[in-house]
Amino acid sequence: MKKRFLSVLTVAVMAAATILTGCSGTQTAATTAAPAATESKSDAATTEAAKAESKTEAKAGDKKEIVVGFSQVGAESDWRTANTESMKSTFTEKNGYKLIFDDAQQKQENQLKAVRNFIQQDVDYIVIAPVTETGWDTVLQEAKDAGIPVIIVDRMINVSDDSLYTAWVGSNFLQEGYDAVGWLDEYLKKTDRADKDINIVTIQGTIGSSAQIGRTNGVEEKMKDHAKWKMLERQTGEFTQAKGQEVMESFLKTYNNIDVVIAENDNMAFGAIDAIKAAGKTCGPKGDITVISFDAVAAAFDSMIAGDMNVSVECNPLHGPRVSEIIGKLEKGETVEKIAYVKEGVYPADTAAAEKPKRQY
Ligand code: GYE
Repeated sequence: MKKRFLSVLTVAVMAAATILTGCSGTQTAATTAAPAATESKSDAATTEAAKAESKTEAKAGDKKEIVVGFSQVGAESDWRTANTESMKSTFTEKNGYKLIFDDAQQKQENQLKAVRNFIQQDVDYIVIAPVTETGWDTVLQEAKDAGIPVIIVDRMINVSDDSLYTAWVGSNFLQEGYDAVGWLDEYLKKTDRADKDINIVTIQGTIGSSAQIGRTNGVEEKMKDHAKWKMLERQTGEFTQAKGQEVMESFLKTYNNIDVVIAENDNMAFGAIDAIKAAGKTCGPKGDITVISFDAVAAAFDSMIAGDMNVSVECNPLHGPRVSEIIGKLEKGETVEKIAYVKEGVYPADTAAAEKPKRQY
């Protein structure tokens, strides 16, 4: 905040003869022809060019755009694509922003580089969708020292000092795990299997990511209430369809008694469904294996309508407007909620056809 406030002041001083309306920091789009969304580049030349550009704007007395550096996890799933789209369509020039977008390709080391780049480029805000929870202390201290507020979206971070980030907005992954078990409990009752032995396998997300930790722990915790349910094995499928399919293939080779597969996202569930069919088995409400998934992206509704997937526990990726609202408040010097959870639902197959047209992602 401090840095942003100073930069506003600098603009005001340099443009002494210009009246800046609403100079509390709520600013509209700059007249620059810079692209609204650009990829992060590591070379110093780009950094210098960016600084020179912003100085030119200041001299001209234009209202300056808000520069946001966003470090995205990657492009591993439909959820992620929807999340990227939400961010890119929010942080536009038209909305008063310049977005510097960096795809970390599912590697935290790339995220650390991206954040350091954003600091070098002197952005106004750093937004991070972190791959894993740990390993953020040093780089976030650097951002803090540079006076750049950091907003975390989607997955959480685990830092020793909470002042290293300004706000977090995302999903309650533990609750999603609880919801999956709650649905299975009801489903088994409805299908007269409440007292039967139930064998489960889990295809986990990226190990160490909040989405994996919360979903795995939520399921594990609530499974304790079900003595007849057994978790045969858990393995990571890295949140991708290809890896999800591979993991399911290996589960099917090892176990011939799988009743339920829990895939910690829709794309891995799609891979698992392919593996199940390739092994000559069936899945979905009328099949041998019950498929439980997370995210509830559009393709999951198609899969449910096709009779393959049983349920998807919603995880909402539309964080762009939420982050923009946080930034808007910070610009006005207002306080923001440190932790904000998004409200989410559960979509079983029998609701899919009716719900699909209402979905935004
Ligand atoms: O469930 C998965 C994506 O962190 C909530 O990451 C996100 C997860 C989402 O790859 O599809």
